[in-house]
Amino acid sequence: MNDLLYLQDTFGISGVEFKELAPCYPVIYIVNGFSDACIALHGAHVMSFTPKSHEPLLWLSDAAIYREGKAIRGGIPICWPWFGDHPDNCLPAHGFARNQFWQLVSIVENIEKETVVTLTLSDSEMSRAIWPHKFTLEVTIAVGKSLSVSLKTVNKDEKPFSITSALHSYLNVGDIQKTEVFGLANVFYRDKLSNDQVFMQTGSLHFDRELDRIYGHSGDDEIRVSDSTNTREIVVGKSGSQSTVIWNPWIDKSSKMTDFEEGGYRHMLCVEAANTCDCNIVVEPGESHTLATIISEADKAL
Ligand code: TA6
Repeated sequence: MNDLLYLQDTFGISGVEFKELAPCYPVIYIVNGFSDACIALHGAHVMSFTPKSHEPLLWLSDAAIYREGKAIRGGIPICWPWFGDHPDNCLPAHGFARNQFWQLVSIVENIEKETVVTLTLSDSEMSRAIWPHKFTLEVTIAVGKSLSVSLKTVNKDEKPFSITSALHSYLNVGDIQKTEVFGLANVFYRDKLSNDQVFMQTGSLHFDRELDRIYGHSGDDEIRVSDSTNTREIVVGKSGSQSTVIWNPWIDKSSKMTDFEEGGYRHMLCVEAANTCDCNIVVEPGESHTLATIISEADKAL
């Protein structure tokens, strides 16, 4: 049910407003004591997150398309039940979860005064036709001083299934050429631009061309992004994630995407909590797996 009146009457709480970006395309606008955020029911997609009196932490394309079946360019697309291209190229890249409307379950203020939004998606005739498994997805989004997104996969089937997935976060940076990423030194990565060859990361990452890498990253380490133009450091924490994807399309690739605003590549960097082809996750019947990311701005040194 995407009807605005129904949504406002059923789920509206203080600081929450429902609007339509297009007919029957509702989004949730949140304003609380910590930050502002916008979440689309389509794809359970966090579109924006801006801590009070700070620059937005997420990048969102001005040319994004708000139409059922098309993933929003920017924010945090949920890539599930596969990451990347599918062997059958009739099937959408990054799975189908980001291309359809989810059901809103609840919006509450927790004890920390954060606004917590829960949405769910279950298998359907359409999904079973392309991915023959019964499942429930539940995403929980906590909007506070930081933004946390937690994606829980539940196997509702009688047989195990395996997934790859990502919380494909587009971070907002002042200038990609003045941006540096720390926390991946000495980690092996697969370079998508060099026939998936494997290399070892030495030192921090800098950006002066297209970059598309999958880092084998176990544990719950933090990635720190120095956004020097905005004199800040963006911290990306994660859990339930064995790989970290770093991507910037640069000029040529971004210019080929109609929903990627011109020059947008200069102001974005994807830092994705993921489980990709090297480490797919097997979920047993009745069992679950949770992938999560937390995005925040580091407190400035006093
Ligand atoms: O996460 C990086 C990546 O897999 C890139 O290879 C590029 O395809 C990007 O995702 C965006 O994919 P999309 O289907 O959203 O255009």
